[in-house]
Amino acid sequence: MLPYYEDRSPGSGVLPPRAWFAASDARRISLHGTWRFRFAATATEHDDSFTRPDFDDSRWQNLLVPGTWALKGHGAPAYTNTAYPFPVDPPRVPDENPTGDHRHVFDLPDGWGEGPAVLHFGGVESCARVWLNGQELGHFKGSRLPHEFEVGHLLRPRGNVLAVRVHQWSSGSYLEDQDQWWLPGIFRNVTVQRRPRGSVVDHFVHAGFDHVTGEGTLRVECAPAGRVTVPELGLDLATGESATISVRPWSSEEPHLYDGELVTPGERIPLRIGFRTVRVEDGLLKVNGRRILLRGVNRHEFHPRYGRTLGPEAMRRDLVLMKRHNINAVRTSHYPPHPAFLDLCDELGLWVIDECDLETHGFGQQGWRGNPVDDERWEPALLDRARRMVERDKNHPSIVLWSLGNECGTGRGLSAMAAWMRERDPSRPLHYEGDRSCADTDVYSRMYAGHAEVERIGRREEEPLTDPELDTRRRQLPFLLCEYGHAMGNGPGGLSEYQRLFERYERCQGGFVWEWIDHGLRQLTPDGEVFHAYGGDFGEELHDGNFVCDGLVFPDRVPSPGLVEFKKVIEPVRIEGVTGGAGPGGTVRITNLHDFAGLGHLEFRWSYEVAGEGRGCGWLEVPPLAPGESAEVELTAPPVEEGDTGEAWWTVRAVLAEDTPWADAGHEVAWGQLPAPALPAPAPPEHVRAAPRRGEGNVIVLGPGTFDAGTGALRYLDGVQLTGPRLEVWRAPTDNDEGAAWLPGPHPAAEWRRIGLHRMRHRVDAVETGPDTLVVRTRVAPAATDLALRTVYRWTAEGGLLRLEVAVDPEGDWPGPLPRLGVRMAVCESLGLAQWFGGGPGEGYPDTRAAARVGRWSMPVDALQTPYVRPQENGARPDVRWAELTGSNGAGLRIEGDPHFSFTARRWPVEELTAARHTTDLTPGDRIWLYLDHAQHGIGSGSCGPGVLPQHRLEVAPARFTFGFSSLGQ
Ligand code: IPT
Repeated sequence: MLPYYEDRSPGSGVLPPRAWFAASDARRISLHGTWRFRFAATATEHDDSFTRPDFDDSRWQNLLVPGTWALKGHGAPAYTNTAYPFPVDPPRVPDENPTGDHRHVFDLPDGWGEGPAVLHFGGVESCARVWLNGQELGHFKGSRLPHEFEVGHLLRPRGNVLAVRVHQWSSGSYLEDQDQWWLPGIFRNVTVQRRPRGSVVDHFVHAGFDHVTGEGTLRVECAPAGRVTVPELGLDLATGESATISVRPWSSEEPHLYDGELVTPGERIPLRIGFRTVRVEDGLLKVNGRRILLRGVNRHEFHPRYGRTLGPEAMRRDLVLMKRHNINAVRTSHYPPHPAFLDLCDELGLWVIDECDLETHGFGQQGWRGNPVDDERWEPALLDRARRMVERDKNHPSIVLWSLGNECGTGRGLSAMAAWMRERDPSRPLHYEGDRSCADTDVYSRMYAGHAEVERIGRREEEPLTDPELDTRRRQLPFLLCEYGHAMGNGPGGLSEYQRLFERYERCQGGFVWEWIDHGLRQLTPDGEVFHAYGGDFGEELHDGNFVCDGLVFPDRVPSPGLVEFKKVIEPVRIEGVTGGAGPGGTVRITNLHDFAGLGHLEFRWSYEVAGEGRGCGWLEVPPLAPGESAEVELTAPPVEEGDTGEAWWTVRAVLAEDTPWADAGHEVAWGQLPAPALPAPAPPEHVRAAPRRGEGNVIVLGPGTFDAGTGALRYLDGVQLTGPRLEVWRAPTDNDEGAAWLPGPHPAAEWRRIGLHRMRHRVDAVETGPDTLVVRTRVAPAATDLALRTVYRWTAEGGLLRLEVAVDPEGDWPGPLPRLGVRMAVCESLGLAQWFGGGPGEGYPDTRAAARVGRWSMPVDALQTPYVRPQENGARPDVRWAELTGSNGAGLRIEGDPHFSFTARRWPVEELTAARHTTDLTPGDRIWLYLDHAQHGIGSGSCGPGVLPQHRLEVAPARFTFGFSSLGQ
């Protein structure tokens, strides 16, 4: 006989699952707060005498519930992606089984009354055994699912003693192999709820919408019977009875909820009703008769201090940030979230895929032998999980798909779950990615498919399945990417190209970026500096490093550049310049990319800038546009000022006209830029070219430049001391450069290291002076190969401007792309303020630059850095025309590029960035390092998906580029 925590049963003594509701007139108390706690390294270290009410726990410690003991100094967090951190021998678990005994004494509020009551656990990882007032109630598994016990008969007004024993490992752990930290404990709230006689045992709100008639049909099933009222609709009907009436439908864009009330003989509960109908028809996933486009993210529940315990503020913050970044869908990867999160999705408007708490990914490493999903002995546990999710969450209009789970192979158990779900809730289609045949699902879902394959799927021309019947069926299903755009570190790249496919092929209904948040745990260095820890930082014997940090927001929920990029790529209004348009200043095309909404909630504003300086702004009249429609709008004559020269740009922005629950009026939803009619080019300064001359101390002076006569290196530009520009091809590999071990290589970073791009040698072959030039001929190459980049630096000077032309000619048979191609130099640390005209304000790389807008930007060098949890290449500003670095007195250096360049400035050289493991490993030196790149290799999504698209690769080829340097304020 196996102990309860190892047997396959989902639990014992637990009540059947029921719909969750946030409020009711039946009383409830929360037991959150300080509990007594005792830790043991094994499941059997202590007997169960602690469950007796009179047990003396004075020598125990305090622990905050909800929470995880692993972040409170007992045991430690551990991170693995797919590997089980224990021998795979289901359903057995190791002897080392961290176990937490919890005790909590509570009183009932005055007037609580007699009768039934339930003890509710929102989430406990991974197995709990429960006693109240010395009486055993039972045990349960299923960490992110609710469990309840009947306790009315045991409660007393004062001094109730709740005892809970929680084991980190149980048979349930085999079903919970999601890619995240293992964090045992009572991590969601515990409540006691009165269930007066005649109160709601369970209820199911059915609220469909007929887009042809514009009518909604409401029917509420309830045990026991009662009445439902919806005052705004004038409805007052019996449960079980249906009413059809004209309504405003619910959608993610217009999440209209009707307040109602369900009244049974023993209870009143508020309802929030959203009318919508989800269907798969004509090969498309439709809501209220229309194809929807999912602009989604995968969201784990994560907090850098509290693990998977999230308060209402953090949940709302996630959703507000999502809405502000044009995200309209969430996949609750890979388990049902806290139910309050779903209430917020209903309220704020998000399409939700609610996913069951099921993943058995580690069996993949065993060739799927012994997979519980294909073993009937596990079926009760699987069905229990399906039931607990569907029953708890069935009343949320935001949930449009049920997902069977993630990465658990295929098998009878999944089919049984699917059959049960279909029967219980035919109103929602089913999702599961792990079965390519789609036998149990209603949508074809994939993760990390590359662009070319998505395009084939979009044309319904994908590789056939071997079973022709299943193939025909699948070919008619709508397609979504339940995971794509792996947001690990710098990136993801290639989002724009995916979006074009989603817009072009109606079958491709969008997807969910992996993932929302970096799961970095907040830690302090011995000096008290904050950093975020990842796998291996807690001494785990098996771990997957920083693969746990792959979100669009940093652990502290600050948006990363990836989120800013995603917002731009998925914006629901497109604003683009029309070439040859009729407007005197130009013409813009405005396209409404919403699925349901018009543009009435938006206002359009234009601004006009010359060389990055504002010349005027105003409102733009845009005609009403239904979803999918577009219009051309003419711009007025630009407000040019006398003497304006150079580049002029229009920026047109769509902003919220009124406050919404997630952003204030004026919040920018979408934008576009277009060049305005050309202005005269600035008159070139008339200077003669300077002639080089020998100076004192073995230097060559050319205009404002002083060079080392032996090496040809620039030492000074007027009074500014420099470490001369020289060729640089290395960048600190990004996670996407490193690539995923299980994807076919070679991955770019490994190739770059193999060739030796991080240890290039520079040989000076000649320093030659001509009448007005200084030419430095070099060969830049790594040891052990005959590959090289012949690099010639040709210097000229006119007035205060020193010009550098770089000519790079490759030698040898280069096998792949370069990380970057440009020059690096260093200046004094005091030049800490950067200003530039070009792409900004955030970073941008060839395939992550949709969000960079042309403008004049200014920020301290420190603010140019992006603090990726594992340090790596970051912070480049694309398309820079000129950049300046100045000190507090305004003096400094100006750089002009021809053509435009990519500009990076940081207080450490690339070697230190490459070596750093955590942000706190980087310490400012006495110089600022500048990287002026003619080109960078794209970013891609190779950390778990396709690499850089051909058009964004930096192939090795001859290159010519020019920089102009001048000093400022000397
Ligand atoms: C996929 C998982 O579903 C997800 O949980 C996460 O691990 C993600 O990858 C990578 O961060 S599975 C992957 C092996 C394709």
